[in-house]
Amino acid sequence: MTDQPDSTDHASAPGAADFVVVANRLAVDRAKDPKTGEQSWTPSPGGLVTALRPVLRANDGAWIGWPGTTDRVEDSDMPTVEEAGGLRAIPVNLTAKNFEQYYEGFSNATLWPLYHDLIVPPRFDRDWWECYQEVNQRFADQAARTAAQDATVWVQDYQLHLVPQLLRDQRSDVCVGFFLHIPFPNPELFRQLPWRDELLKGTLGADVIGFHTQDSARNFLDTLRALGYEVSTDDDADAAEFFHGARMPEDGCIVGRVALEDGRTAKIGVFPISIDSAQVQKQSMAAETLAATTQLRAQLGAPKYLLTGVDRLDYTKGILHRLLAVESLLDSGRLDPEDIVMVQVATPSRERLDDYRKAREEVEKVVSRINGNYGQLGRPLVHYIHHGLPFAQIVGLYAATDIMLVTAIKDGMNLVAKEYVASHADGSGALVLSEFTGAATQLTQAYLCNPHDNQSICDAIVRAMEEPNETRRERMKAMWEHVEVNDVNHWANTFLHQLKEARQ
Ligand code: GDG
Repeated sequence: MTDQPDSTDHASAPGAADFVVVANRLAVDRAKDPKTGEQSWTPSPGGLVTALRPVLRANDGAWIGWPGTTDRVEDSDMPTVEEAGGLRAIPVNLTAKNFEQYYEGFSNATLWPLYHDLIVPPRFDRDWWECYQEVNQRFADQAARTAAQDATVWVQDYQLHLVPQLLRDQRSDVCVGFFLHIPFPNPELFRQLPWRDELLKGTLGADVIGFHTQDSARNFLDTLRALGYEVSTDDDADAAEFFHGARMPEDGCIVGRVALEDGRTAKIGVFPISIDSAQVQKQSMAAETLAATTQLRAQLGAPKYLLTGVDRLDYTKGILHRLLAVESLLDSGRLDPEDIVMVQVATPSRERLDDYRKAREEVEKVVSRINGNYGQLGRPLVHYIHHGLPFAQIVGLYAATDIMLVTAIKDGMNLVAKEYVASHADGSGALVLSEFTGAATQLTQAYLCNPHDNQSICDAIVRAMEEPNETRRERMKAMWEHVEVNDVNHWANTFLHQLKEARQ
């Protein structure tokens, strides 16, 4: 590990990229050959990269981000455009201390819990804030060096709130977008942040600021209004229409505008993110997936109902709550242990943070209690996986699942819900979905539940099992049609359309 960050000289001469994405993580993963020890890069498979790749290719695009290691990565270590799948990958190095203070600290132990409605208490630490500012400056400097004259720069997420204004300070010619992937809290909560004014000012450097839901956008506008900004709100009739299942308007949904001191107007919009629906559907119907699905159900003892959860192991995802609901159903006799098997994939996440360690301990305790009470020799009731699986296997699992459990306490969107729906083009399956996810504003035909209420989760599971097949199928079909047209390309295009309009 090294403690040598990138230089922080403030560059402002234009670079060569007409389209630049700035995100905490790079869109390439570094892999080590286990035999030779040789390092190589592979394009990262995420939906965001997939959606933006055509735009990046067509515009000599660049992706700026952290390479995922605190060992210093030189520009010369980076993959070629072809190796990176059609984009120029530009590293922003983080030292071990930056990682602790900017990423684990301010991003994930201050903003993450604050924005997820204080499921755990956020920590406010002045050193972390200093470091967050320093690292955001470094990302902005790199963007200023990379963007061509009049380029479009799209900044992603809560780790980089300050980048839009820090970039604009150096490069007034560029057009800047900002998208928040997690919820924005109500003004009363946001006011707790000692650096609320600085955070908003940084974000308002963007011309278009996007959220997943109307609630988040409204919270942002209300916060600005409360802090004295001049805010106007647009008629949100269009928003109401697409929240209830219709196709999102081609030009996205602008719900408000903020007049700024420098004469600019920032547009605030709702752009619910989605997945590469066609790809997930194709994968779910591939012959290998169908064979793997049959094999998996047999391996699990051919249960009447296979219930599944797939999440990062994060306290926001309600993994504990769904396990407790399943346990209650077993304890009360509403569910027969002979009838069900549950799979919970909980991929490791932010494991050095206390709240994540605690969440893991709580989940594992309940898994082991359920298995102790209801498992049989050679047949646990809950199959618990605490490591990542290849995406093809995740899709196979979706396809095999009768009832998908998405019970987040709070979630910006939740892509797992959409991936599950996309894996059931034939209308099979059922989705139990928390009201507190962005996905619930669109997948309204799911079996909705309030994850704070154990009985509400239990009832949603039982409804998913007992409703007539025909009704269940209609629900899945309606959601599938929604996800099919509102895919991640549509999401990216609508946001970029608004950015283009902002420039004009
Ligand atoms: C943030 C916001 C918002 C999970 N386990 C494995 C695996 N996954 C993949 C899923 C899905 C993704 O991870 C999780 O996406 P989510 O949307 O559920 O959650 P966050 O990571 O919290 O994402 C969220 C999102 O940003 C986008 O804006 O929806 O609200 O919190 O794609 O499939 N993938 C593989 N192996 C696993 O074991 N390969």
